[in-house]
Amino acid sequence: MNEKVFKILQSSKDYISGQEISKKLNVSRQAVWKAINSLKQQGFVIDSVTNKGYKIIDYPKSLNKQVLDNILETEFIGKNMIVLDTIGSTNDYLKVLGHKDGKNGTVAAAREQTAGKGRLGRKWVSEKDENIYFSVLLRPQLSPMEVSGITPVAGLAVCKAIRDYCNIDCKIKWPNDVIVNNKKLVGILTEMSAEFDAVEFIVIGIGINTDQTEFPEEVKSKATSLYLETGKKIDKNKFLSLVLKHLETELTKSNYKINETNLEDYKNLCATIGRKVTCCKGGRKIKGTAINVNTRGELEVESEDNSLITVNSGEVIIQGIY
Ligand code: BT5
Repeated sequence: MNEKVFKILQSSKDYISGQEISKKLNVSRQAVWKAINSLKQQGFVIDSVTNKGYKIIDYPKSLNKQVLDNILETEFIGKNMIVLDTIGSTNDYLKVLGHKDGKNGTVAAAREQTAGKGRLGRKWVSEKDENIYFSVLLRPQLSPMEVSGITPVAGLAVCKAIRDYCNIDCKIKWPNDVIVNNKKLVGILTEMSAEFDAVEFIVIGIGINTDQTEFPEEVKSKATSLYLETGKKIDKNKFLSLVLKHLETELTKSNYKINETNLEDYKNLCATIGRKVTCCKGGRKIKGTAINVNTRGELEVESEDNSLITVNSGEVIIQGIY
């Protein structure tokens, strides 16, 4: 009912009376009134004027399904949009759907995560309504090898969306961070279920610090948010819809890879390439200079003893950053 009332309010240019809405939907005035109150509780600002009726004058600032469904410009990512008030982890939530019949492109976004996670069991700070936490379920008909570059592609998409929305000089820190002024703004966690030659599903989980002003002690020195960098509060719904659009464009264009369609863009936005790095390979610590990201999404490093090493995951520390 909320959704139907929202659609009518949204599509009418001027005030519309409760009576007219109830007639259109063939429900009681009481039911319309209840739906309007529920929309108000979600954060819609609805003006009501005697003898004229109702009109939406402002939209919720926190993630909202109705608003997102209305503004999404994608073909398949987010067509099935799930917005959760609170959840352990949006990645874990979508993995359950992945093993069942969750549709390709399903998005689960949460206003809060109580067990938000990074790689290797690390914690992702996910306080209520401070930031954006979401995951995307994908079912590409590709092999695990063919999607090995998907995290860098997602990083590229998010980096472009942030630049588009906020006009700030953010960069990708290979493989899974977006940084600005040497601090972490975005983290990406990709999980996959696959057989030897076929992906069953992929879940890309993305946390973007949008509005948080103070971070807990454990990440204080390392984390930043769009608000801290720009001084502007973010319209989370508009911004998420833009991120999903960029994500769909980048994934579709490159067929989930770093290749000739996006390598130039990637190199231009990558903070790692051209920098002195320390990385790990086969349990060994290696120092060198990052020189490229190849079509498998691997980082190519020229070590101090001049050998070429490829790194496909794990920690890479850029000298002077983290
Ligand atoms: C990541 O791991 O950066 C991946 C984070 C993915 C989070 C999203 S949110 C939606 C979806 N659902 C989930 O449960 N996860 C995904 P990693 O590279 O391992 O970095 C983790 C490290 O980043 C932590 O150990 C902290 O040092 C730092 N960190 C934690 N929370 C942070 C935050 N909000 N902002 C910046 N840094 C943070």
